[in-house]
Amino acid sequence: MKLYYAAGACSLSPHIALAEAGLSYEAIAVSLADHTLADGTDYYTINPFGYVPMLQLDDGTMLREGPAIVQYIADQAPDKQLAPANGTLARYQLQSWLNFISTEIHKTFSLLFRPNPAEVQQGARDKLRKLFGWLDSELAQRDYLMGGSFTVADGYLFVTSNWSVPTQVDLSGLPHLQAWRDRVAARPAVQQAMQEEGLI
Ligand SMILES: N[C@@H](CCC(=O)N[C@@H](CS)C(=O)NCC(=O)O)C(=O)O
Repeated sequence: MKLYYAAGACSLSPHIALAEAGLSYEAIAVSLADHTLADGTDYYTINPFGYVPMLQLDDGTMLREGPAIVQYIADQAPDKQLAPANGTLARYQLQSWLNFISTEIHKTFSLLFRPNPAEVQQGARDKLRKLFGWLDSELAQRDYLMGGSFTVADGYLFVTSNWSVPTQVDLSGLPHLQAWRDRVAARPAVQQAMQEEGLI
């Protein structure tokens, strides 16, 4: 499989999932500044929307959209239990988390990566602080979002919470969230993916 990624972007979530799954993959860097690959290929010829992540399967099939990609990866390595089995209520709960992270957290951070008016940016920061405050109370009750073990939802939330640093979203005074972040960051697969993206 080939994963098209940009360092530290939401594509780090499927990158972590691939490393956690122990699958073989090639990570291909995309410059989001000009939407090209290192060899000069126009990335729009690979993904017409120009965004990462994009997963190319070994038969050439292209799979787009982070929440779908991470579930596909999890299902290739069921023994790793990165997602509950399809058809179970727990699987819908995982999808609920992935959708929440995508539409409420990821896309609110997106407002802070663009030159939006100050009041829009402040509104985004306030909303994110509130959401992370709620997540802190959720994570007081368990080690990972879905319970006692890591799933692809943790990988995705971890990546988006990393963005609090460059966007100056205040995550101070949220000890359970911080403990969870430390727990996820310490995982060897997370370290591997971050190293491969040159982040550590
Ligand atoms: N709907 C897509 C959105 C992915 C997305 O927002 N990617 C960002 C990086 S986190 C990106 O590539 N932005 C650059 C661009 O759109 O040109 C998904 O969930 O996979």
